[in-house]
Amino acid sequence: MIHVENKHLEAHAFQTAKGSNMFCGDSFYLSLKEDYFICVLADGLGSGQFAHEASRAVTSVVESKPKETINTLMDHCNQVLIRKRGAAVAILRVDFKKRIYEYSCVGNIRFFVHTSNNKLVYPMPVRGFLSGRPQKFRTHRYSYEENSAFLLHSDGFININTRELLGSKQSVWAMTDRLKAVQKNTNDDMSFIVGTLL
Ligand SMILES: [Mn+2]
Repeated sequence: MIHVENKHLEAHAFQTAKGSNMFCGDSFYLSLKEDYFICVLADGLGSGQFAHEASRAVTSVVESKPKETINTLMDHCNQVLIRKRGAAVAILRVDFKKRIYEYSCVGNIRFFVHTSNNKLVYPMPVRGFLSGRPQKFRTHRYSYEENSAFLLHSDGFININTRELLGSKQSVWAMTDRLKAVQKNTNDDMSFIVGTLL
């Protein structure tokens, strides 16, 4: 549904709604620039329109302030959820010049990076969800090597062999096709973002 590509990174984001819902309770936003990539995935509590509104509010924050630090963004995302449904929120930022990525997550969203020396990195989320209450965040920061692959997904995702998929050295389109073929879950909204760091 969204595909971005430049000489540093390629990524594809895809989602499906629970059952026959009109609204997907998950939202994502991706922005790829010359020197950075920022991406947010939010899973609004429950499903349907109000879950959608909560997760959209979160992605709008990141869209409007892409240069803020991840911690500040998480704070703003938390604030915007006051008097809305809560949401699980994950933010990823990649700095191509410094060759680092930073990641922060509160709630049930999973993130994996497979490095070229066959290591799988999966920073742990802070438990809970954002709802406007005071919240601690934990930003993980790693350097990366070229030819790494990553996967970010919400909890409606049907688990796969992540190490095998990300280590397969396949194109983003090929990985996307493989994931789409498996994701037949109708009990929850589902989103994934799969990509490569070049
Ligand atoms: Mn969910």
